[in-house]
Amino acid sequence: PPPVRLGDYLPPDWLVDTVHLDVRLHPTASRIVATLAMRPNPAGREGSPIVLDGDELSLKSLTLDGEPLDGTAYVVTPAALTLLAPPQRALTLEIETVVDPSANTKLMGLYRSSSTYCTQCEAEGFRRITFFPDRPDVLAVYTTRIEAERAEAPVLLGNGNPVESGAVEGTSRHYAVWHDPWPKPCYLFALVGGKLDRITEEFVTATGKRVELGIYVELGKTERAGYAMDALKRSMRWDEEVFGCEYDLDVFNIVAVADFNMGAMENKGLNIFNDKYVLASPQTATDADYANIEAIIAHEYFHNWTGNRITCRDWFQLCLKEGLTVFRDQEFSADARSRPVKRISDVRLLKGHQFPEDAGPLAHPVRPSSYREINNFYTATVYEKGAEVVRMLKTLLGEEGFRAGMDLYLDRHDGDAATVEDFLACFANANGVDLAQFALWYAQSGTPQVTVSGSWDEAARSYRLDIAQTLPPTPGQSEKLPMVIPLAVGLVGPDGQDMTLTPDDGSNAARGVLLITEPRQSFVFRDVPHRPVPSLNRGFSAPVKLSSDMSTADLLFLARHDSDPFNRFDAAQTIALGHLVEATAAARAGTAMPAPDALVAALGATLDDGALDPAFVAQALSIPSETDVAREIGEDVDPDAIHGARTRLRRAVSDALAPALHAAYVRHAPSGAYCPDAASAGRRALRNTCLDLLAAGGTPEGIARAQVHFEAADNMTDRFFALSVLAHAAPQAREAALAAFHERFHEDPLVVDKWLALQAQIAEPQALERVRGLTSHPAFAWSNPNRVRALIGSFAGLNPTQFHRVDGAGHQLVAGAVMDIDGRNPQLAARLLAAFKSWRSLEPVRRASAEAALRRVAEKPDLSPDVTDIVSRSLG
Ligand code: B3K
Ligand code: ZN
Repeated sequence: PPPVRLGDYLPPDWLVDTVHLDVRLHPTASRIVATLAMRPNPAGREGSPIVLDGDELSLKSLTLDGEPLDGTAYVVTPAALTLLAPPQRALTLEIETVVDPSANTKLMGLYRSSSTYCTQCEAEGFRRITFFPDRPDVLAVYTTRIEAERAEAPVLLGNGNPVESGAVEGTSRHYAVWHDPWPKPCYLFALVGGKLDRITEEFVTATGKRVELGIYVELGKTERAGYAMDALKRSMRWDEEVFGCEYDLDVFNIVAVADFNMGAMENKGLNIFNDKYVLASPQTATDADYANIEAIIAHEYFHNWTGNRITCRDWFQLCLKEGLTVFRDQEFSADARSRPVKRISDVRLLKGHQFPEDAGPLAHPVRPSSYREINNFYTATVYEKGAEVVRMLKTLLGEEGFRAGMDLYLDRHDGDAATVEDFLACFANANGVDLAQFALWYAQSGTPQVTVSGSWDEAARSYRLDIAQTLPPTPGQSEKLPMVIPLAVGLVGPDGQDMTLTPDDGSNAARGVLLITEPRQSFVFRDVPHRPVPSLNRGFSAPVKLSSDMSTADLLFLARHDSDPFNRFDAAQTIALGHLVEATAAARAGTAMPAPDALVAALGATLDDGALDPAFVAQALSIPSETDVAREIGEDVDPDAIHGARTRLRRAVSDALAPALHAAYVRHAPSGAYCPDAASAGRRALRNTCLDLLAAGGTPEGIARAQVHFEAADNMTDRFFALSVLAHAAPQAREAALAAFHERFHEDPLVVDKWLALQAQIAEPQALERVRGLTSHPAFAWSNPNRVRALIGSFAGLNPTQFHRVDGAGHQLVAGAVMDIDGRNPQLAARLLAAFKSWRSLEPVRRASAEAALRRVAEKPDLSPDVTDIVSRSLG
């Protein structure tokens, strides 16, 4: 089929005002009767047929205003039900379909996870439940009656508020009716039926409305839902306080299921979650798991306004809800935890996932202009870069200007299916500014490259920054226009203090934000009595790749003194990255480069600085990842050489700083029972980072310490961290530790995932056989996305030396898994295949092997549209 294009958008020809669904749940033959009150759209094409999307549905009956339709009045194809010449007036269709939830391995539409019935409709899953105009700009009010065997599904949940429930007279079945008063697109529809336990709490909104909150989990797992409930209540309060968004139903339910294609789904009043992002206990979840749960609970809840009350006109506008909602969840976590540390980890994620996407064959704009398979566009670009674009708006407009724009957006578009243009117009109108050039962030793909050089004029006591921007060509976009780049800067004086900024044009550079709009621009600051060190792109104010003529000495100065914590972190990372790039080249040439003493000394100083937040120190001490180095090198990448260079740097840091690392390890020993709060997590992060660096030296003491840490741990964070240190650094201790861990947690699938993922990441040639072997382990299941992502996804995404083995076996393993999975779950297969996204940057031998693996996939008959799309763009 031809691609869908943004420019071809047409409003729907028919609207749906109300939907009544009567769903009789059955394991293999669930029956759905949909009653749709429809009318012609005055904004649509006159005299149009009614075209309803459908996918793998079996149509049982069809009536129009209560009359069965003649077989010549409609046509059914695998993808649609078309009423050829409907009367052009308001009418009611009643459609009966049957689906098989047990056979639904795509996990889209109505399916079963373990024995629970659940649904996933975004992006285009509702058409797998009933025939419907499955597009986000058709908003209807839904009433859902769900019926099931009481023994099989004692809990029946739908969108909106509960209306009534009871027994079906004379049978062993029961039913529940739910009504959602808020018009919504069908992708937000959901229902659940199953044997579930729950926890409940009450939330009182800002205006005093009582909301019953429920979290439903598998039987016996309620103790693990408490943290998610706490995060939910905090999210609800935060959204009232920060954005003025109040909840709008009597109940809010969350259901955790074990089989889910992504993290979670914001269905109106009934969020459905991957259980990985709900269930946590100190014994089974790490600090990172807790932080993810908090962020994702918040994210889905925040969609209630940004996504649900205001939805997207079409799927090209996906970033309208996703980028904005990621921005909102990032801000929530920043307020709940440490803002600088949150920013550092968000930027690491952006650089680690989105920058490579933007630099490779899968690059696309934040708002794509065409797609073949929309499910392949739930990407780091739409989500994370989309959030950066919203953050830049805030930087440009300031706190108040941003809030004024948001208020206008929430007010003006409540109840709408909106566009990116609508969104931007609110900020432009509320602030009296023109955002036409800024809008290029939504349209142009690729990461802007910004080059900065600074010069101090001693005689004139002025400082000048010369700035140039370029945007490299990306697929389908060879010519680019200059972007609007809000570059936050500071000038740090010799005393380590920020100088007052006096721009000679009186521009908003005084607030510390340079507005770059041209290919080249210069900024001059007056009254600069000493040579300053410029601190550029503070807080990572713009998602750009910045290069400057700054010396290592200046970077070291920033690493020690910058008042901006992000740049303090980033300065040391820049030095380390520069060294690793050179050391990698040296390794390929058969020589070794000594670790830069100054860098090691700077890390030591950070470690000893008692005034710093331990969570920050942990981030500052982490050596850039192999993927970071590969991205920096950009072409002709040899993952083995990178691995070697990085291992040597870690060893050098370990050797040089052993006493300080040990002292910090001891200083941050736990003092009391495990608590997942940010401060305690920060102490654990630093202590564990020290443990890891100490073991990186390969000394018997380092390994022995990790062994003790593993055995003494009273929580999963410490236990798993020590296990991972042992697995990577201590081959002799590895097997016993892995076996002990498995023995202890084998009944807990979410913990088994950690065990699988860790083994897949070991940077040794045996990893391949290990991964292959684990695919037949009883704990593994190809049918469960979490298991597959843990094992195959970690191998492809987090084990660069073995995925990119020079013999090609790693590429073939992943390609083979993709082909096996595709027939059952195309979304999961396509996601895995995207791990090849940087293949063109590899050195020639590995590049050829990656290409061969991709071609093998491309040639397989009957590929899904999902995998076809990824493979053809990857090779394109
Ligand atoms: N909106 C969902 C993602 C749906 C993915 C469909 N392939 C989760 C989220 O972003 O909140
Ligand atoms: Zn989202």
